[in-house]
Amino acid sequence: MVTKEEIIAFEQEIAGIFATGVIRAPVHLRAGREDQLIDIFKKFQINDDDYVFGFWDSHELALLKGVPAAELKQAILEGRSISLCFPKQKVLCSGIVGSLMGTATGVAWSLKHQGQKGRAFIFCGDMSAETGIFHEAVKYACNFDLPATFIVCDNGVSVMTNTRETWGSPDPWFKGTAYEKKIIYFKYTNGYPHSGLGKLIKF
Ligand SMILES: Cc1ncc(C[n+]2csc(CCOP(=O)(O)OP(=O)(O)O)c2C)c(N)n1
Repeated sequence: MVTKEEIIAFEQEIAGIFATGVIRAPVHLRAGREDQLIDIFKKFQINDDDYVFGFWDSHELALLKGVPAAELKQAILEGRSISLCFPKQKVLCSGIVGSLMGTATGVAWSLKHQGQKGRAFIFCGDMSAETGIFHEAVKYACNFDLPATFIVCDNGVSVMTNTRETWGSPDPWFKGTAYEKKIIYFKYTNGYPHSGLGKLIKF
């Protein structure tokens, strides 16, 4: 499995390339959650049978799922950072908030009813976890005990909006509910701005 140092170095390399203006598309860099992500991949023994669903910030997930760094880098250079898709490694991402929750739940349903080994792992942010579709997907996955795990990576904000202030609660909605059994939750501070490098990059 890729190491913490390799993940950090990969994001730093992409940051350097992005700064030159050659990537003509959004890039969302992340730092500060490598340990938690590695622990989750190890704890669940996420393997070739499993599907990983992510959103605009999924470089680390692709590396952890076994996408070769060179292949990932090429996809980012071609402008696909926010919608990475590697069918061979079963990595599927979308830049649209909430968009893949239903897809991932459907995949989990299918895996269960076809008697296949794989599971669905859906990684999202704290504000995404407050959307209606997240609630519906988790509720459905719980009710039918689907092989789906929702991982909420809480960096406290949605772009620059404070998530907890917005919803008037110090905790996410699912804390203390039965739905927690399908959810892994952790907090981290992102070492990068939400998107890009926090300064205007001219193409
Ligand atoms: C439907 C939709 N609305 C708005 C956006 C713009 N947008 C991209 S990321 C994001 C913030 C999401 O916050 P969170 O889920 O906490 O993610 P994180 O901070 O971890 O990136 C928003 C509003 C979008 N991509 N899709």
